[in-house]
Amino acid sequence: MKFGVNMKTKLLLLLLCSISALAIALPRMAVQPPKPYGAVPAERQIRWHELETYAFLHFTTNTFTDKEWGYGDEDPKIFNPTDFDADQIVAALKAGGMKAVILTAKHHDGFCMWPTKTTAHNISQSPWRNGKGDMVKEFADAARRQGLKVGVYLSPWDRNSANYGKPEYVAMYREQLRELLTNYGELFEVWHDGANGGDGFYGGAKEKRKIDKTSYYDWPTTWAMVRRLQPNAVVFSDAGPDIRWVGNEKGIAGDPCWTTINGENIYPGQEGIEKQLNSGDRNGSVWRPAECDVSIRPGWFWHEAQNDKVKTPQQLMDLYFASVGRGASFLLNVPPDRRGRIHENDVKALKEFGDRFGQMLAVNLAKGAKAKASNVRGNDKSFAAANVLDADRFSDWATDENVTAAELELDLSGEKTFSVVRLRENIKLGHRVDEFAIDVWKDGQWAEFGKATSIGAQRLLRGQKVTTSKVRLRITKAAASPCISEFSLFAEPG
Ligand code: FUL
Repeated sequence: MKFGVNMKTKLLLLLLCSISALAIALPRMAVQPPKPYGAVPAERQIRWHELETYAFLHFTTNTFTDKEWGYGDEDPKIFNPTDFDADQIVAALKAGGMKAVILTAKHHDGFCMWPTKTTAHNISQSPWRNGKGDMVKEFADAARRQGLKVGVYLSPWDRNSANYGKPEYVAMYREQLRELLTNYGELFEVWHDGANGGDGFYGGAKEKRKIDKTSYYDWPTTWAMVRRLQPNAVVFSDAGPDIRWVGNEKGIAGDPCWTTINGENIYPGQEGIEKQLNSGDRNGSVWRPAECDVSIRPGWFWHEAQNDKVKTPQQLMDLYFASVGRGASFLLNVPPDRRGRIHENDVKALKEFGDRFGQMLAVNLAKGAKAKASNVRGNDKSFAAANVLDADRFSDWATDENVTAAELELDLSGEKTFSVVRLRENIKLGHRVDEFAIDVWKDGQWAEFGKATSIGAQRLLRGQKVTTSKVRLRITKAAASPCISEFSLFAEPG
């Protein structure tokens, strides 16, 4: 075959292009990206980490009986909210900065808030909407209308069911879950409570029934069903498998609260593991973030006598720092009242809290800063210090393989006043940093602003307001070369 002049030129050009492409690619190829360290999150957990604040709605016959745990013999006729408004409820949560909502579709008393086919003990027996109502649907629709994700709580302990304790009940529980997972759109979280107080109505038996928590529910089979029907949903129980309980109902994560935990031998409802759940295990075998559930009131359900015991916006801020600030999530319970609305006092506290942390996060004072680091992996700009300033949680400043102590300095181009530092690791690469400190430039030298153990998905360091032109992150100990994706500065209002 003969090539014309044109063809020769084209071939030459192609060769030149390939050589220059190779030349550009070569130095990059030499810099290996960091390998993940230890356990890393699944995609559904990564998405969950971005929610941070979401709400719980405890609502059932207890709201009308003034109880926290219904016995299971409650007459469905008592469930009759007089002025139900799912949009009012969701709007109050949204004003509080909540990005999702989890409804108690069935609490321990066994009353189902949707017209289930599995038991007559459900909302269709109540006078609400003349027995034609579906609470789960109304909440799910209202949440989605206002841009909130939806989750369900389905209590494994059922004090109404005559079959509780027998295999038939587990089959019913799964069927209830199947209804919830198939009829209400995409769910972000499925919540399995570990509580079992023993006694109950149980179809009239009125006795104590304890089950073997290690085997009765056969959780792996149930969770496989959740995966099949809602592959994007995270599954919560005391012990995971996706999200773990934080070990208390006060909304406070351990400091540190490692996302990783040795998860093989723990099970839902297990007693005596609260401390381990609270702090996690450094180098634990699985990625299983903690969720901090806490009520805005003393009880989980609405009680008239607690209308003046609603947590203040300041208390809620403290809980935000003690949960989200330690890489866990903040699951704030706000119980609807007998009208089927969020009480005015809770609405007010939620709004002020939402405004406060919203205002705080709205202005990142590190924006526009110049970043430089003591070490950059292979001096490659894909691992540059400046990556901590973009909004991408997975672009990071990384150091050379064996550099586990390093510094990153932000020049703020003038004086800035802040009181909160937010750091994130690129969690796709695991929990790498053990210890770090933040310094501020003060009177010609560095002064420590604060220090902590563990970063993970999020670490907030809260301190006194400080005005400075330079801030420094000093990583003092890490199990693998640090991969920091965010270094932000905020000022807490007030
Ligand atoms: C506990 C339950 O016993 C409480 O009633 C509430 O639902 C709380 C969130 O979980 O285990």
